[in-house]
Amino acid sequence: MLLDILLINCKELLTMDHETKMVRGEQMNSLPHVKDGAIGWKDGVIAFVGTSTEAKSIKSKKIIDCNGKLVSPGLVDPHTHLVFGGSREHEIALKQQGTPYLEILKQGGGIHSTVKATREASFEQLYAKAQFHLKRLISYGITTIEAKSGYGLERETELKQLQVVKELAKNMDMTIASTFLGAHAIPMQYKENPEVFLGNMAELFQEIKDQELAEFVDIFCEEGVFSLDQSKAYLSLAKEAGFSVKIHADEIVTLGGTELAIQIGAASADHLIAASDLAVDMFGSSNTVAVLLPGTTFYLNKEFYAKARSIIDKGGSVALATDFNPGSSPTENIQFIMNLAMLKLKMTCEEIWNAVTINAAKAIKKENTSGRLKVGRRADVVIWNAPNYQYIPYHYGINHVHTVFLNGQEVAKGGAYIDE
Ligand code: IZC
Ligand code: ZN
Repeated sequence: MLLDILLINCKELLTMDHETKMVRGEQMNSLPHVKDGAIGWKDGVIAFVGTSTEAKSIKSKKIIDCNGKLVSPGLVDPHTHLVFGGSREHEIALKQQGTPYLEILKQGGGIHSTVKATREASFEQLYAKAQFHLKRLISYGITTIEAKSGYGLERETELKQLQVVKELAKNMDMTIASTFLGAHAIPMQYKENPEVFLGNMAELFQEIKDQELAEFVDIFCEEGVFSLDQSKAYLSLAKEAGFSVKIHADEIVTLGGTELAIQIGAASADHLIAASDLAVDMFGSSNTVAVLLPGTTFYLNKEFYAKARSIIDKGGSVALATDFNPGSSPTENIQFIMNLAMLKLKMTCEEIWNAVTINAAKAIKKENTSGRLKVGRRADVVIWNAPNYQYIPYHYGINHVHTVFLNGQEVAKGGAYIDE
């Protein structure tokens, strides 16, 4: 067979091809890889994975000599708020004065400010802006993402956001898990009756399902937003409607959203900075992935980070994400998140790589398409300007991408998306 592209002399080729669909506890320290590896594909499908010596007999239209570089699967970002209008730099002074995130929200800013801008934006404007950010996410080595709605808080705008995600996945030929986050904040006019608002959002489930606009339903379970009981009732309706579920859990105040996520078999529980010790223990015997977002802790200037070490040491499964959003984590740089995971979460480099590939894919139920390099899989591959895998969490703040291949096509080079 004549391949389209063959990469040779990859000093470390991280295949991440574990025997299991995700890794937990001690297993998070193992890193399936090939030394002096080679990988090739045809029509966007991986056709060869082996050593450079074995690759000598393989024929390919194009051979790229990686010259001792690191090569990995495209990274998976399992938590983003990709589609939104406007931005929130006007809140910098408030933030610097120490006004807490939830206080800004209470005063009608924060998420409400983005909701206003998102409602005012046309489909085309939202699409162009989301595509701009998506290209930047790709330029950092990400080839699969999860994207949430949640800046409409009414039917028309929520559906508009989900339609943008659907169009982007199709036009960009990218694996995107779509999440309906209508339960992201309580609109001011529903302050006194959040249950009525949640009922309105739940009424959209069927339509979203019928139009295949989302696979997941998520809720912001937080003090001053949605309570534990409200979250439980809402997500149980979501499950009845056939959705998988996720929770923004214990981000700021310990409410027990993490325990709830595990009890109801959520695909992931996200944030967990304020998760209880009991919740941390529960991950050890649960398939719910702990999605940690250290960029948010950093950007909210918090002292304490999520207890990644305890979750892993208790046998849990951890993934990492950017939480790209205009308020608490305005960055597309997942490599910086990997650095924070090393410095602040005290994760090992092996744990970090598992957390941005196979565990991240499991958190968004894309484990059969994303997060590992294997014959028969999509060729979502990254060549890094790095001699080894430890180098990415180590050398911080810059973009190490040499080349990103999305479905076999070269889409980013030297840390920049290649625009037609
Ligand atoms: O826009 O502030 N935490 N939702 C919950 C967010 C952060 C996004 C935002
Ligand atoms: Zn979020």
